[in-house]
Amino acid sequence: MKSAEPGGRPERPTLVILAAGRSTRFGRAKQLEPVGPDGASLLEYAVYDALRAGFGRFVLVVRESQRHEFEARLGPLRTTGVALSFACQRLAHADLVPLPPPGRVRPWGTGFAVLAAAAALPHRGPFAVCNADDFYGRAAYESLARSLAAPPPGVRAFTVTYPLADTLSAFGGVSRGLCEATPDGTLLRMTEGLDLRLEREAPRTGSGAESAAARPAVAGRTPAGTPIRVDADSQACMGLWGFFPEILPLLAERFRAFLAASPGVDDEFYLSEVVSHLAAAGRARCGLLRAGQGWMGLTFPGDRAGASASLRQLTEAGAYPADLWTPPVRPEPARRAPAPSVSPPRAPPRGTAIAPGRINLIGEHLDYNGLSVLPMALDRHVRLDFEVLRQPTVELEGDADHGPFAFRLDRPIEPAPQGHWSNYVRAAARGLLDHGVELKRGIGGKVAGTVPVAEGLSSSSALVVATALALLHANETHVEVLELAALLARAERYAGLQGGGMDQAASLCGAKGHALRIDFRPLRVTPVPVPEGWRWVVASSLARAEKTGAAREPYNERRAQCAEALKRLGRASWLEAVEADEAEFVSILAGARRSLPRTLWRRFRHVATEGRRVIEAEAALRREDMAAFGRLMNASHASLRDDFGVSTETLDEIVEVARDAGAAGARLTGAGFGGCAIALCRESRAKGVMAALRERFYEPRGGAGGGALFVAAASDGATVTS
Ligand code: NG1
Repeated sequence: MKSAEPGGRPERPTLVILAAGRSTRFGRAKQLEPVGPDGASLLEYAVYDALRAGFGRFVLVVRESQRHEFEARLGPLRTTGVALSFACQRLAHADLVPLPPPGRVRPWGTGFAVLAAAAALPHRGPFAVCNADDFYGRAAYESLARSLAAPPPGVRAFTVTYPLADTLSAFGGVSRGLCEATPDGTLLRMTEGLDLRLEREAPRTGSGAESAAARPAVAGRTPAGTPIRVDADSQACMGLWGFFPEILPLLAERFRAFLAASPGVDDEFYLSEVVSHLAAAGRARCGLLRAGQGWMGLTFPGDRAGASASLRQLTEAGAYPADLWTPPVRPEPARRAPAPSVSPPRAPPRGTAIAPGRINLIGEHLDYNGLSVLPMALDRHVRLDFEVLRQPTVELEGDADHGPFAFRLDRPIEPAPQGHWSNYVRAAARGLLDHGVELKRGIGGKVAGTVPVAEGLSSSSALVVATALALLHANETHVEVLELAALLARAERYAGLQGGGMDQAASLCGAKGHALRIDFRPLRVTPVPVPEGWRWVVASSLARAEKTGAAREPYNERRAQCAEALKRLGRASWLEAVEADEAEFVSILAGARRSLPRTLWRRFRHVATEGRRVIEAEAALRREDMAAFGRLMNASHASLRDDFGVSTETLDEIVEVARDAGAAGARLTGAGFGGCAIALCRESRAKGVMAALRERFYEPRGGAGGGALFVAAASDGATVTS
């Protein structure tokens, strides 16, 4: 049974947006929370994306008391051509609940909310249901629209799923519908998981032996309170559904059965339970549509900053206009599946991509070991002024030391000789192409910048990031920010260093006034506020640490040694050591010391202790205990010098001078082998520390010169503008 408009045109689906929830954990009405760069709420992004994916109408389910506020905020969308109507979710319902039971205040749940929207739905034609406080990404709506236009035989419902790990919150446990699939990709069963968190963040329950998996598992409990532990890659249903109208009588039937069972005043009638039940009873098969990545939500107030940063990145990468509704967005014409991709408007002819370098506050040589790090993006940038070329070529020039080069995007991209700066540009292009991004247009322009080169401040990753943003912008396409960070980390290895991914993520996700805790496997960025009144002084050792030159071999060697140490100890990940309690950690270290040869033992001790220092340092930062943070920096430097063997005499000297002059802590930053050190100082001490460095370190060496000594400010991440 295909739905069709007169004349055989496929019916455009309707999107039902559930906005009647009570935001208990968020603390305020989150459905209208401004999250986008121009203050748009996530539900406006849902409307925007769904319109572009071919949806034709929108029904917003709200509580009676919110109706006025929603009308005032969203009613104006109608003037831009959006067919929007409201449905009120009440506790009573003419056919189903003549009188709400005494004591009931909680809404009846998502299944009932859809029934409340039924009267506003067109009689024919498919519809989708989403939550107002979730961002699902345009691809999810496109996939749903395509599937609703051409459902496989017998499939009468769909839900879009996301890898569980990508849907967790750094701010607390969340509830998710965990989907298991039949071999043909339809829903076998859905289990409700409560209080789900990445296991490393959850309270420890056993010896930790099980946390040895490379990707941490997710722990939580069932509604009955039984602890559960599931794979981080499990598919989670996030409340984005597709249906045909015949679901409505089935829903009503199930709701009557729910009422007949005398539910408690807090029991809810969940859409997910109905679909699971119908699937299990063989009454409606539900197709699982894997969305890959891109979900964001607002469960806790702390989730907002991350969602905002991602939307800003998406906007800057051209996925959304800065002001969502100007000019008006018209619905895409209804199309038959498979939907052709949205034809891009004319490319803007010029643009500027700006990507910051970074300092790493603590957590060195951890990223490639899968452990968290704590860098911050700098107020020093690589800047790429480009013009969009019609032909697929990249033609760039830099300063006197960085001469012009060109290469084609429609031929295999060959590396330039080792150490040539174009390799970072080539790496970015190759990374995007390998990821399946179509680059039909090229860029021509000039690269300049204020990030000192080969100083351990990530000028290379800043160039990779700026290039990628420019190419995406030129081709009017985008890649979700963490996906982009991950693909660029892989791509940069093409230039020679087997790096870990900290730098690209820091450059893309920087947040003014914040350090960034970056977790890997899966990649996540959590901004951590930097307290007022403290400064990070950056001091160059005046020795370049060329990552495509002398530093390359020793860096890659250390990476290999870390892997070897872990392997010889029969461990699959570092987490067990990093998260062990003190007594357990002592015994892990003793075991490693006994069984590893001297060099590997030292590498092991650095990584394991540095991993623990990052956890302590983040906690110190959050409680504004900068004296403790400084001590951890000092310990980090000693470990990098003595155990990891990546410091130099000049770096050690800077660190000593800075501490003598009153810094709370100092350490080398980045890979080492030269490059820079950083010193943490009270604002009032920063001048004194810099003066001491000038006098005791730089003057005997002929002076600091431009850019060798400066105070770093935590800055926003990379941008691209027309
Ligand atoms: P720098 O110092 O910017 O080259 C390198 C790696 C990081 C990380 C650090 C050490 C790249 C691009 N950068 O940074 O991933 O491993 O060393 O913590 O590979």
